[in-house]
Amino acid sequence: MSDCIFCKIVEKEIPSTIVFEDADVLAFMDIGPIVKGHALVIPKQHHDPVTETPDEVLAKLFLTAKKIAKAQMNAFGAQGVNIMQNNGRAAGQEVEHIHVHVIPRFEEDGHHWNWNPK
Ligand code: DGP
Repeated sequence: MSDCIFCKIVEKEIPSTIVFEDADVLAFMDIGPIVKGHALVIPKQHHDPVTETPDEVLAKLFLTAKKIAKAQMNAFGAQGVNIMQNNGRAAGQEVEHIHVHVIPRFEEDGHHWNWNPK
């Protein structure tokens, strides 16, 4: 989509710090990290929201998020990882190109945010 910021990142029209790329997906650093190391995983093809995204694309996104989470834990010593995906403005979605947040967490990261519906 021509006006989609993440499509422009895929096309390298907008610079980003890429941490993983293959034929289907791109992972890059979030411009406004919640915690240092906060990465995003997107499909190269434009899809949105999760309910309209093909199963195989969702599977690839999650498997790539797993790869990034492993790197955050093994290479950078993260003690935990939040893997999140927002859909719709009511849920806090800003960019309408499906993306998965992969957020490394540290016991003392100073970010006392926890999502727990209970
Ligand atoms: P969400 O609220 O789930 O739609 O998250 C969108 C994320 O995208 C947000 O954490 C900030 C990030 N973001 C927005 N624009 C850019 C950009 O131009 N470059 C990068 N690297 N990240 C962006």
